[in-house]
Formats: sequence, C-alpha cells, structure tokens
Amino acid sequence: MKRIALLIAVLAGLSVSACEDGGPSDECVPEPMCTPECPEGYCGDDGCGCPCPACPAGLKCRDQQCVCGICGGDCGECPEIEWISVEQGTFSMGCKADAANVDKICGTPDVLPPHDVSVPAFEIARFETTAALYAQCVATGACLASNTLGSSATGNNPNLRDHPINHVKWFDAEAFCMWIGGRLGSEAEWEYAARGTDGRYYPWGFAGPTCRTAWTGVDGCSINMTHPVGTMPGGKSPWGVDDMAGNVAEWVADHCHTEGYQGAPADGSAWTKEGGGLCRVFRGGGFGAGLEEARSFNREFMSGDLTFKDVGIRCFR
Ligand SMILES: [Ca+2]
Repeated sequence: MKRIALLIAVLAGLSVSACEDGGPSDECVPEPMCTPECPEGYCGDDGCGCPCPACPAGLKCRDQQCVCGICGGDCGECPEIEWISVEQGTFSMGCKADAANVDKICGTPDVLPPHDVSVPAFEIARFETTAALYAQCVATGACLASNTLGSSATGNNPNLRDHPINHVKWFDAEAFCMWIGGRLGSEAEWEYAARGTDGRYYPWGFAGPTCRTAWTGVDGCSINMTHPVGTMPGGKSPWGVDDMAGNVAEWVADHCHTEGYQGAPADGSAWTKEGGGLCRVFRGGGFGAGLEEARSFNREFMSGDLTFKDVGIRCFR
C-alpha cells in the first residue's frame, strides 16, 4: 500500500522532507506538512522518508512503510481506557517556598519561578500504560517493541502484564498515545493533574511518600522494580489519578528547558521549541525516586531516544 502511495505522491510532485536520511526530524527540520505523518520524529531511512502525505487516514509512515497509526479496523481493537476528566482551572506551576527554604524544597532552578498557568479541560488516563496494553499496540505494528534487555524490563515478561510498560523511548510513548486516539500531556497538564490547585507538593498532600502512598525508593517501599498499576490507593491525585508519583515516571510532550520557567507558556500548552532537539521531559519519579524526584513539580530530562527502567507512559486526550 505504501509503495503505491509513494509513487502517487512522487507523481503528484509533493514535497519531500528536507531531512537527510537517518536524522532526527526536529533537528533537521522537515517541511511542515510532513510533520503529522512522522509521529515518531524520524526522517529518511529511520522513519519518515516518504513524501507527505503519503499514508491513508489512520496510518502513519515509518521506515518508508505505511503502518498502523490509530486503533480500529485492521489496526487492532481499541483498548478500554479509564479516562478521568480534569476541569479547566488555574494553578501555580513550579516550586513555591519561602526564601529560607527555597534551596531545601525546590532544589534546582529549573522548577522556578512559580507561575500561574490556566489549563483548559482535558482527560487523563487513570493508570500508567500497562505492559499488556503496550503489547496490543506492538502487535498491530503501531508501536515498536520496548527495550527488553534489562532484568527489570516489563515488555517481555508474561508475569508483569499489569505492571507499567518501561524502557520505552519518548517516541514510543507518543506512538502509543496516538494509537489509542490520545496524545502525550503537556508538563502543565501533567502537573495540574498531579497536584490540583492548593499548592501541595505531592498528589496526596505536602508530606513525603510513604509505603502507603507511592511506589518509590523512599523507606525502601519499592524493591528496585515496577508494581501493578493502581495498587497505591492512598496516593491518588486530587482528581483521582493513580501513581502520579512513583512506579514509573512518565514522558510528557515538552522539550527540555533546564534553565527555568522564564518564557514558559501560561495557557497549559506544551513548551516545545523549533529545532528543540531530542531532549524531553518526564515527570513524577519512578520506583527508585527519592523525596525530590517524587514531587509533583519536579522535572527530569533525558534524550527522547533513550529508555530507562523506571520511565514509562501515561496518555492524555
Ligand atoms: Ca507514575
């Protein structure tokens, strides 16, 4: 199907990505009309090498093939996702502490200054994406298999189906959320969903994690591995979302802005930038998190083409 579409596109003289083969598209700046067809962010032989739009609706281009993009029909039955509605509202994003405690509470300047953000209504998945759900997406070809080399990888362990998928790239997270008809959340949406409007540091309040609120490394609550999603009911966010702190940290849509929030959008949208590079943000801390990483305003940064044992996926729409 792809080859036919490619031929048609070439005959029609459609523009081709300006990227060189193999380069990450946000560095080599594909032509704008190609972007929606290249959800995994690669151009050339590593992905979006085809002229765009080259794939029929519901499909996407990867490795110069049209593959499943969105569930339904030949692209697999759409899974049941429990979505939680989050009302629009304004909250103070970032770390707020009195002058004497800024260093102790806030830690690093990337969480400063606190600033008001007005977030439109959205929906968030109540649970982190499980290994079972991710496997359904892989089976359709819409998602690539997770990295299963590590001993704590959940992607190929039949005993860990109800654990969060881990060892996924940012591009894998984006592909999964697209497959279920959703998207990655912005940092602002994520933080608002985690801590609401009263300025709390954690989903449940101001006190640090315990073994009743979050799967983190604090007090040895987690033994260096993931746990079944939704098994820390004492740690729900104000909206009723599970595991916003701990278990696995969660990729969000934003590019990295490690210098702080100066210039950040105030409308709840993702803070991306032209030529923003591969670096992406993840939130909430994982099973190895300490007090700081588990805080809802904490930000962590990593190249989107790397994977880690306690970084996974949560979808929004
Ligand atoms: Ca989590």
